[in-house]
Amino acid sequence: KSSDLDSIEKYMKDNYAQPNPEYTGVAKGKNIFVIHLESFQQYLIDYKWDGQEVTPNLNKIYHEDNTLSFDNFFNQVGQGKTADAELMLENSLFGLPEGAAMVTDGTSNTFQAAPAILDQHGYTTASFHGDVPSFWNRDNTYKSWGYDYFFSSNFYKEKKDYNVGYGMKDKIFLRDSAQYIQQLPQPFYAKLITVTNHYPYMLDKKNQSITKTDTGDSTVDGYVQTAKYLDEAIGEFMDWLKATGLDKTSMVVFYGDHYGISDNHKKAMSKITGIKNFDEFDNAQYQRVPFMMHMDGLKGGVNHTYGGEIDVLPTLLKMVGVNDSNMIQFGSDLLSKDHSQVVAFRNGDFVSPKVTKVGSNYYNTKNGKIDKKISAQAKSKLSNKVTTELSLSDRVINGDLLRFYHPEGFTKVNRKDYNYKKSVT
Ligand code: GP9
Ligand code: MN
Repeated sequence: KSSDLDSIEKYMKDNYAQPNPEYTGVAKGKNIFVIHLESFQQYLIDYKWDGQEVTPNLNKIYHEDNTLSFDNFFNQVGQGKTADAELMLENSLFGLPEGAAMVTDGTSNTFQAAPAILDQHGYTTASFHGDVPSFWNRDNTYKSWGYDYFFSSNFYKEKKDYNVGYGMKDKIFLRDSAQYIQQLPQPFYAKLITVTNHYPYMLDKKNQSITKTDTGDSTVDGYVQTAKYLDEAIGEFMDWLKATGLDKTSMVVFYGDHYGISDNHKKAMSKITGIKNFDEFDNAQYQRVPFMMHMDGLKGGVNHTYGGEIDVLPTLLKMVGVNDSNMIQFGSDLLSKDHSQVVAFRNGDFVSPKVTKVGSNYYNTKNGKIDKKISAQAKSKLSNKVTTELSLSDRVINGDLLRFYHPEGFTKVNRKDYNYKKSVT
């Protein structure tokens, strides 16, 4: 056992957030769907273009009484983009400062990930994605994470016209996933990774149901079109859940993995948002992505707590009634009164309810102005907290430290137990 692990265990003890009794176990025994909304930014929620809502189905879910929605939830990805989001959501470990941990360490490292944890609490676990299995090294990493099944493009019928960009079109992907979902022993944990709303936002004519925006920036203007298509796919999927009765026995979790429009397009973002000089502060604020949990009987509403992708696992596990107090997690339960609202970005910048740091600038989060009152001491306290958690998380991955960590009640994953080789016959 390494001494590095000792300091990490101490950090976990010092930062553990006590569960919120109001939500503990509310989703116990339910199926869980995690729906990955590719490149989907929070501002699309309730956004109108061309005289209509761009995402009416997601808007409806966002506002429903039985949806717990977050409006200050941030993506925290680095170069690994989707892979970093997956890593954070299912391990509560940060992506690495460079590259994608799923690629560099996914095959070799020991993990204590959501699929393995839930599997050991009676769940069947499956990931669905309409791209080749090797992308982001998913086919290897998912074994380390303990996924029972990985339904990649090998499992779907290929037809001319079914694909666009990185994989299957979302409507076809979700429709054709149904046959596999229905065969999963319940309760199950099913992650569905959409992909059509991905740069460069291409879509065939017959699926376009809204005009492009008119910023004149060709990398931006198709975004509403593919976002609307994704939203329609979600609408159809929710109808299917209803038709099968799965809506009554499942919790559906939605999240956006990262921005769709990078900070190279500030002029276009200015036009889209109406913010005059869309600057680095605005860019940080626009890293907000959706996070919503939707379930029959759930006490919902829009929650304003600041948090991010790193916080999903500790939040979700408590709702499912899994005691995770002895796990190594760098996030904290969004519903706990002890939750830390300083949201780290991978480069050491951060957003919090009061202060936003971008590079060497500290802004007042409320008005976007440089915060002149904040003391040097307060600055370094916040910034040290962020760099400490990032570097401790990096040590876990770079040193493969979880191989030395044996939390009670958790059995180490044996990669040999898994194979995703089947294909459609
Ligand atoms: C491809 C997809 C894209 O399989 O998940 O990943 P991204 O480019 O968004 O990181
Ligand atoms: Mn992505």
